[in-house]
Amino acid sequence: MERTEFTVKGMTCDNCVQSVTQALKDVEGVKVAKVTLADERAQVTFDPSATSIEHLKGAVKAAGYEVA
Ligand SMILES: [Cu+2]
Repeated sequence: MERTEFTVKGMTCDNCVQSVTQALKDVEGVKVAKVTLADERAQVTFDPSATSIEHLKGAVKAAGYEVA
């Protein structure tokens, strides 16, 4: 397992947090996704043989949010 953390921009409420969390959890290989609104962070634990950081960020973008 690998753990990564990145910034998610554009979240304004708990529904946004849920959307981003779900988008990450829907990625195959993701074990844990924790998203916090206050510090605009996503913490993800994933199987690096099943997905990649680029793929995780892509899923967040596809859900309508910016990543940094
Ligand atoms: Cu929202």
